[in-house]
Amino acid sequence: MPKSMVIAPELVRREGWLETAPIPLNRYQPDPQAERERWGSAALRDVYRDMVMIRAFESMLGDIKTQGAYRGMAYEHPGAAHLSIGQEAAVVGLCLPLTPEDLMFGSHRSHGEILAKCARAIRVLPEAELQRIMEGYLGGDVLRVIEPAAQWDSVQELARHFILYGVLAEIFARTTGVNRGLGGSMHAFFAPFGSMPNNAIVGGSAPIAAGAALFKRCNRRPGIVVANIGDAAAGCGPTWEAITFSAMEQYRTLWDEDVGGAPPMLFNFLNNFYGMGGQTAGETMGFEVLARIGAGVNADGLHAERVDGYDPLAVAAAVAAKRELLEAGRRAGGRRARARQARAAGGGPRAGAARHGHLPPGRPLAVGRRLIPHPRGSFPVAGGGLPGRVRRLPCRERAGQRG
Ligand SMILES: Cc1ncc(C[n+]2csc(CCOP(=O)(O)OP(=O)(O)O)c2C)c(N)n1
Ligand SMILES: [Mg+2]
Repeated sequence: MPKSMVIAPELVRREGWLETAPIPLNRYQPDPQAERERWGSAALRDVYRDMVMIRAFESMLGDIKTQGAYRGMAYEHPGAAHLSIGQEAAVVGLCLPLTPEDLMFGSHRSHGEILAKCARAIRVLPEAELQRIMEGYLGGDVLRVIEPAAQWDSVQELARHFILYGVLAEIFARTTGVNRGLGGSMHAFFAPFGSMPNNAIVGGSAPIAAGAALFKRCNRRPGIVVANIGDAAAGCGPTWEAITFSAMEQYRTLWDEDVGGAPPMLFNFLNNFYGMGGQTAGETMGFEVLARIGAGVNADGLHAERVDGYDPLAVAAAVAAKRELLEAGRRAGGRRARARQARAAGGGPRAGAARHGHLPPGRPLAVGRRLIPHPRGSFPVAGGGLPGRVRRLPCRERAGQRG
């Protein structure tokens, strides 16, 4: 550590009170006209379409798990399938502001995240790029299965079916799955669209994602990194290590200016209020509001925020603001001002029902503000990340030279 970082006894021994940053709770104000202008009508229709797609996909899996058949077609799937029914709005809203360069890591309950991330990437990538990715992926083995099956209206339509088939085949442990059937339900992913490996270890995606974010920062790569983790993962050591790792002061105080601040890391707690053995709110945790944990990490409260995950546009707005905050760390000038304004955070929930492979009670889809009211009306979510550096200390070493 540089000798210039002084711990001044008169300061650390001074009497006073520690104040923490205020944490916004459900501050999103719906404005349909503004949202239409912001995202465009087509994108808003796609939000609904993607939510329905995920619901249909997982409902099918649910039928297969519980009845051994789907619409009269018998099929036995002895493997895992942790459903996220009721949480579609949270992941589709999350993916709306994300680009294919943004990386997303998830948990044991990530079917919806994979489908939402890939669906969004398919809408923004050029057709030639989509075609190139599909043809090259696993030597074209996934594409070969579906290409002759129908006349596709467009490359996008083909790509959507490519992902739906490839993820389903992966869940069913088929060699034509997106990961050759080796990952299965809990480890499926499709990296070319930014859907990164998901993880059966509760909280496991947090440190992996933080490492990816550090890679992005050190190598000046564009995009942010999202770790989707459950509320019970807030009790796991690796989650905390990842959070504190992402919030280290040295990114701002010691690292070379052009590296550009903290890793662009967003911790997105999909809070369904349950872990496996109990209820986080009121039983197994003391935070009451999950976003409170941000207050313990740094002076910015980690820019944590609670967002209603039944509202895809509330989630999208929060993630977009968080994204701006994280990217602001790369730009010179005005960072602090922007960061304060953008104290909106990212996040989304998981609706309370989908748990551990048991079939959740079917929850209706949530659209806009016409949502099924949750017992508490909202979901806690902690967003991560930091603004750019506060001040420069006289240390010129580059991170990479310090070893
Ligand atoms: C490190 C670890 N401990 C325990 C488990 C067993 N386990 C599987 S899911 C789960 C609860 C996870 O709850 P949460 O993170 O809230 O996600 P949710 O299932 O609610 O989506 C547990 C304890 C595990 N997979 N990994
Ligand atoms: Mg949970």
